[in-house]
This record gives sequence, structure tokens and C-alpha cells, in this order.
Amino acid sequence: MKINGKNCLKKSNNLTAGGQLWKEVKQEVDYLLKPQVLSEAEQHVRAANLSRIVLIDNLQNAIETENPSQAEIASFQNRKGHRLTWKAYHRLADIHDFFDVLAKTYPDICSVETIGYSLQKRPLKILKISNGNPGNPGIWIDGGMHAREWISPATVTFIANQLVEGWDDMPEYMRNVNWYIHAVANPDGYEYTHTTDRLWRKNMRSHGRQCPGVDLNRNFGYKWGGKGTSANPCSQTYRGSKAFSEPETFYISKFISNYPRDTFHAYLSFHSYGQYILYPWGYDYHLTSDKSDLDRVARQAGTTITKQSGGKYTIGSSATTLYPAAGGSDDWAKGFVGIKYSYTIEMGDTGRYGFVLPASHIESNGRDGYTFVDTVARAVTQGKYSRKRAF
Ligand code: 0X9
Ligand code: ZN
Repeated sequence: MKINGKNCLKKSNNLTAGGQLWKEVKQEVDYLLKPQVLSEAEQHVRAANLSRIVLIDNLQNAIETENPSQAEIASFQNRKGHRLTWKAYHRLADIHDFFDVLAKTYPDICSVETIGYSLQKRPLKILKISNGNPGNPGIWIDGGMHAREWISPATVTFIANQLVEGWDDMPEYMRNVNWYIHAVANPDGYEYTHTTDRLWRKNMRSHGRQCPGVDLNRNFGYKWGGKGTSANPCSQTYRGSKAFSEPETFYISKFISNYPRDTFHAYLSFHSYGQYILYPWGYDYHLTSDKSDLDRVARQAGTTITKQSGGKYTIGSSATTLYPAAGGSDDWAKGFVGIKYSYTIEMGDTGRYGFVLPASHIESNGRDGYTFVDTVARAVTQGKYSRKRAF
């Protein structure tokens, strides 16, 4: 059962052993509880006079109905030469084949690059989309850093598909960007959520007999090891043995750092859930000196999303809006690489289904994600042109 209740549950050791913390923001927590600890949880909630809502009564059932059947998925498929649809969640192979098919079908604008390999030797594959002008501002998009956040790779591939299939009718500010799209930044973890444990978050680093996994979004080399990170391998937020100890984060940093410093103008990392557009800093409550620019663009995106789909996104700095957490990719992109527009967007939903969001929600999330990316691209290219005018 997944319940939404308040913090007191955390203080009971019994409950933490019989549960999994899904989300904790300010005064609200989402907890996944085993049946054995349910009545104890009820007592805690009542004793502390707190409110609780049952969101998912039967998680196994939610997991089983999240994705359509294989037969249904097959019936959704079109004749574009790949198996990807945005009516179902797909395995890694379908996502990677989709990239390859795009590169084959649209060689003038698309290419695929393997930037390295994961711990279990899966390719870290990125799709580049460009009109061929090396001087365009670059925008990096990643998804799937946390394995269980399935809506993230689904949204990122939706965006890639919109960009490529709609390229000829795209506004100039979208075509004058070099796009770098890494849909599944944690491929081993992603596959593990499909085969073994739907709620796995970290990568698949083994630490001998101890609990496996490093939280990739605590492993980047900016303020590594600070607040909101754990030195305990069993923690969901284990930071790893050192900054960039994991190939999945190391190869992202290597790829981006190999380009001249002013190549990337935006770094957009897709996560879930909660519907937030977050900007640095995440490691602590401080704000950046250009915070008003990041806030303005995020608010533009939020307003447009609400107008178009009714979806509401909460906007603010990561630490103040969610919680402080160091070693995130967004902080590294801004603090170390110097990429101005660095955001983490937490896609839907706001908690009804959490990580186990039915596949019927992919398209609406995809459209919201696309609006966000469109708004950032406009800001980036406008910034570029206004700088040009200044000279
Ligand atoms: O905790 C995270 O890594 C992100 N939330 S999630 O629920 N998807 O795990 C938020 C990251 C925000 N950015 C930083 N803290 N740097
Ligand atoms: Zn995440």
C-alpha cells in the first residue's frame, strides 16, 4: 500500500523496515508500506493527529496494470521502422533501436553516439539532432538517471520524436540548436526495474555482500558528499566511493567536458515525480546570482504548460523547494561546467500513482516536457541573439 501521510512514520524503526520512503517534501511524505506494518502505521497517524490518504491500495495490481499487454503494444506500433510507442513503457532495446532508426531515416539531422558503457556494459547512447551548424548553442537532455522513474525516458523519447518528425515545421529557435539526448542514463537500473524490482532507484554497482547500487544523482563532482547524501551503500541516496566513481556519471561528465566551455547553454535532467521545475542550487539553500533568469524561464514554461494542458508545476530552487541534496547533475552542470540554464524537471504525477504511473499518462507528460524544452530553447537562442546585438 502507498500512503500519503506525515513525517512521524519515519521515526518508527519498525515502519522504516516495513516500508519504503517514496517522497518527502516539506510536511508531506509518501510511504510504501508492507501489509504487516499497516495497523501500526494507522496507530501512529492517529496518535499524532495527522492526516493520511491511501493512494495505491494494492501496489502489485498497480504494477501489473501500469503497462498494456504485449499484444496491445504490438497493435499500437506504426510503420516507422521502430517499436517505440508513447502508449506504453518500453525496454532499453526498443529505445536504443529507436535512436538508430532515426539516425538511419534522417541522416541529415540525426546521429547516434555511444559515449561509454555502464557497469554491466550496456551502451550509454545519445541521439544528436542538428541542422549541421557547429556554432549553434547546445542543449543537453537526459532521462532515466533514476531507474524506477519510467515516465522520464518516455518523456525524453517523446521530445526526441517530436523534434525529429516535426523538424521541417519547427521554429528557427528550435532548429538553431544542437540537441544532445541521453534517454536512459542508468540503463542497468532501468532494465532491472523491468525484470526484477520495479522500484529500484540506483545503478547496479555491487559492493561485495553489502547492498548494491549508487544513487547517480548524488555521484556528480560538485559539492560531492554534502547534504542529503549518504555514505551507507544500503541507502537509497548512497553517493558512491568518490565523485564520478560510476561509469554512468563519469561518461556524461567526460562527454560534456570534452566540448569547449560555451558549447552547452542548457542542461535539462528529467526525473519524476511531483511536477516541479527546479534550478540550482540543490546542495544547499543558497541561490545563484542569475537566479531571476532561471526562475523567469521556468515560470514561462510553467504558465504555458498550465495554459496548454492544465498541468501545474511548482517552481523554485531544488534545495528550497524539495530538500538539499548534493552531487546532483544539475548543480555540476551549472557550478562546474558553467551552463546557465540548468534544470531538473520532475514530471508527473503529483502523487496519485507516483512512480507507477499508468502508460496512458505518457503523452500528456510528453507534451508538457516538450513545452518546457521549447521554452528553454527560446530563452537560449534569444539570449544568444541579444548578446550578438550587443557587439
Ligand atoms: O533527489 C533527487 O535526486 C531528485 N528528486 S527524485 O525524486 N527524482 O529523486 C531531485 C534532484 C534535484 N537536484 C539536486 N538536488 N541537485
Ligand atoms: Zn529522480
